[in-house]
Amino acid sequence: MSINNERRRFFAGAAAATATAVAASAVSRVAMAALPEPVLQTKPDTMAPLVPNTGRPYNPVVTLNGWTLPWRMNAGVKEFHLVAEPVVREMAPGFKANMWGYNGQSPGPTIEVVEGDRVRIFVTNKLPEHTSVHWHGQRLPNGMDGVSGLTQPAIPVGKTFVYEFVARRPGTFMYHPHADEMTQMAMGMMGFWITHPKAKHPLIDEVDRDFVFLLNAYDIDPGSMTPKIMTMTDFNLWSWNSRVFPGIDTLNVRKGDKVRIRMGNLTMTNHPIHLHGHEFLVTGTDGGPTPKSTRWYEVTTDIAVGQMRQIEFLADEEGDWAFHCHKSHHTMNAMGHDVPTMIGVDHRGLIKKLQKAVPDYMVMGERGMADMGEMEMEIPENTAPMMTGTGPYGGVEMGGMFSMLKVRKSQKPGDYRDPGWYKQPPGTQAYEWTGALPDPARPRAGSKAMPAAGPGPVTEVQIRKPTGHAGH
Ligand SMILES: [Cu+2]
Repeated sequence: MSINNERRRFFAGAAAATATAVAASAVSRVAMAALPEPVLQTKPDTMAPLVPNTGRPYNPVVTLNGWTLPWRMNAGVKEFHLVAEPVVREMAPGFKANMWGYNGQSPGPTIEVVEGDRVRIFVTNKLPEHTSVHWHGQRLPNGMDGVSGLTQPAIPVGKTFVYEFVARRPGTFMYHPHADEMTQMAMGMMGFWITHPKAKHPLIDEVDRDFVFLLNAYDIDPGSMTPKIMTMTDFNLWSWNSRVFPGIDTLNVRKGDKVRIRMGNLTMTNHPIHLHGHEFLVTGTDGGPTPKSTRWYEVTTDIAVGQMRQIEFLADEEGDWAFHCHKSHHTMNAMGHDVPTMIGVDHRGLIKKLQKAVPDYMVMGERGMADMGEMEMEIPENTAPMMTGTGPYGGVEMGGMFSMLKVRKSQKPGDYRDPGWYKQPPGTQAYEWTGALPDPARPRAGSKAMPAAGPGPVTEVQIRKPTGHAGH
């Protein structure tokens, strides 16, 4: 069915409803009859992969703290319905944010299709301002590219637009508005898109687990709920799929699984993403699968703004392996950054006096910042815990862009549940040395390797003046 037919049917339905002037509920039901019913999600949990029951088969992905948007087949076309709308996103237990997103969540649901699929996406705008959707990375007709003003008029408030194109190349993509981007992306409007290959692809391996998530960032003052959209660099919440550690689910796999993780960066800075315990290959970028000759093993891959990276590895080491952004400030949650470094400063006797004058005065880290994790302090309601993630052996002292890859022999194929903490085999954990400590061997002063300090040997310097000047 062509877009025009669809539109005609839609308008015919709406006109009929208006003509009969029935109750509001009936009007909307008739008016919406041509559209797939929007599916909403209210929970921030990682949903089980959506195994396709129509269309061509593929191995579905798992969206970290997210979900995949169901579709309906309509005369061979995959139809999706995105609703752009204000949402409340739980970023971590006890901390919620007012955001904008799609179908009840930020980020929006992941869209999964197969190479060659004809896709029709209805986008209903329930935001307080106009919007559009850009299908980042896709080959498509120019008029479907979603750049408001350039390739289409923006979708006005309350209206529904239809995008339709064939998913031409397999790969990892994103979607986001191309209308008042600064506001709409700072508010959380974005989503993931996967186009699976239609057949065995020489550069796309089959994997046992395929995880996806977006890197995003927000600036939300402690105690408030709404991101500050004017912030350009000084964000205080570095998140994966609008979640911060300890709110980010773990990536749970079976030992021996071949694992793919796809990430897209829609923040304002780059993120070197680091995996412990394994080496991975970057098997794909925004432009598609990477040629095999360009792949080498790494443990950290930098993802620049607007980029996507897919990494693959064999999960063959059991354990709970940290997986995080390597910018240390991106593994912290909301805090002021205009805090002086206090390491080595003795505050004893000073705090009580200061707190009389400034009741909220808090001493930050005389011994480093690790104290902050355990400090019982009055924080405003609805504030992300700064670095309180706790592991089996104490505080992990991380926040933000941090999670874990959990590799277990006992994890059943297709089971994505958290297996709990890893029990290390006896004798395989770092331990306290309780024996005698020998004196440290320091180089002796005056030895050859380290000459004694003090005046050096006297050196005689002779200066010869230029000759040839009579009388001097
Ligand atoms: Cu980062």
